[in-house]
Amino acid sequence: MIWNDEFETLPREALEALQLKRMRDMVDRVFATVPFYRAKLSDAGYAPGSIRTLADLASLPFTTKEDLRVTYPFGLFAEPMERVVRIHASSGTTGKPVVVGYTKKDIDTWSELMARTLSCGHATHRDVIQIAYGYGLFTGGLGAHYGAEKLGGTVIPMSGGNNKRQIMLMQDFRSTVLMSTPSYALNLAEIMGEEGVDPETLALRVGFFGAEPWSEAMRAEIEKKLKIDAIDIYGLSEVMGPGVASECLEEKHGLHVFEDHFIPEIIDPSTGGVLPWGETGELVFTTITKEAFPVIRYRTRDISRLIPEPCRCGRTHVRMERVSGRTDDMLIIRGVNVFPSQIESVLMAVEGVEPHYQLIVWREESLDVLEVQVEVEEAIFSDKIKTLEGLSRRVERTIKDLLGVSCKVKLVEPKSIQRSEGKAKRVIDNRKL
Ligand code: DLL
Repeated sequence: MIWNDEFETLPREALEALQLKRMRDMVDRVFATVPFYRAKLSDAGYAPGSIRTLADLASLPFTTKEDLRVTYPFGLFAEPMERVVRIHASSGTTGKPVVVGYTKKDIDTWSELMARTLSCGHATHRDVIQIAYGYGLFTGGLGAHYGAEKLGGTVIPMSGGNNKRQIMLMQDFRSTVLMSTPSYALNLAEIMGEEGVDPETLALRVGFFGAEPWSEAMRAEIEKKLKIDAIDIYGLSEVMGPGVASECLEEKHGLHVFEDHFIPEIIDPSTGGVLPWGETGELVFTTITKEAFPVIRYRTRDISRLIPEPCRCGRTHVRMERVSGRTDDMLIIRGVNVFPSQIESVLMAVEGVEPHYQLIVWREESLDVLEVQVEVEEAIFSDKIKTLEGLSRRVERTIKDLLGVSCKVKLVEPKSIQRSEGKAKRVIDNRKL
């Protein structure tokens, strides 16, 4: 089920030759058209035509979120506005959003890459594809939409929210594919339970989930509750949107980065040095075919590693390990580093604990306190206080043993933690850092 056999199975040597050519062209083009890049590249000693090998990429300067901020809104566009046919934006956590643009050709590329993504999970033109990613400035909805149409599937452009209607249409239209954030998929599964809808009676077969970190344990939970295969898909607005990398159904381990369009690197986030494949660090992407909004060595802040072993699905594109968190997501609790996804993994392994949680952090007399609020099954919640306390202590101990961090575990009533319709908010940090 490979969408583009020619490019997705290119032997390494041919792939690298193609990357080199495309990278050279792209860097020369932005040097000529984007003053901000020209200044940055010149400072780094770059002159047009000076790239000889793929390894020369490491000599080019990084692009950071800060660069996007200072050039807001259109300062990094490499094409005149009359060639830009679409704008997307991602809500920054503070202040102005990140703004990205696409030419007609960029939209075509993006559609192709999302069609590849869907093929990675064995979706075809026969599928009925329910898109529950938000439509609008967020890249999730429209990105998935164009790809699903390119694939030739029957698209249901639901967007996020409208939970009961989602389920009704899933039943009536016989949707076979669901595309949403993983937290929203769980939310829908829960509502099915409330409404007495048995997932076995649905036609759903596979889901394409991404846009937020999730764990292997959460995959198991989604697969069990919705009775589907759950595929991890990755992307970010700055690089394109969804469609940068996707797991294949054959392995469900590691996401193939569409390397004929993006060059991935892993760097040490503190030194900026490039790490060899296999080592864990910060993901960096260079786009080599984008017209309107190319990026050179964009620092994603996402943590992953590149898996050097070939994949049995036949794709030659390197896989990135599931993103375990972001460098700016990492909580430092009394000096111990911990990612929300690590806590998620511990919680999911506990019998009776539900996959709905939130981490609250605050300071008490200059000491950090981490409270893990997690829902438990109705039967446990209505049990004796003693049982609940015993369970809390047990989870606290497991987190301490496995992650080295002390926390308070508060078991809360079913459905008391806010449900997400898009990206879940897992951490509330009330420390004034
Ligand atoms: O979330 C694009 C997207 C839409 C990807 C739909 C997949 C599906 P942004 O809003 O710009 O774009 O957020 C990008 O989300 O840097 C990661 O931190 C996180 N992220 C995206 N996919 C995954 C994933 C879209 N599969 C940011 N696992 C990225 C973990 C993910 N984190």
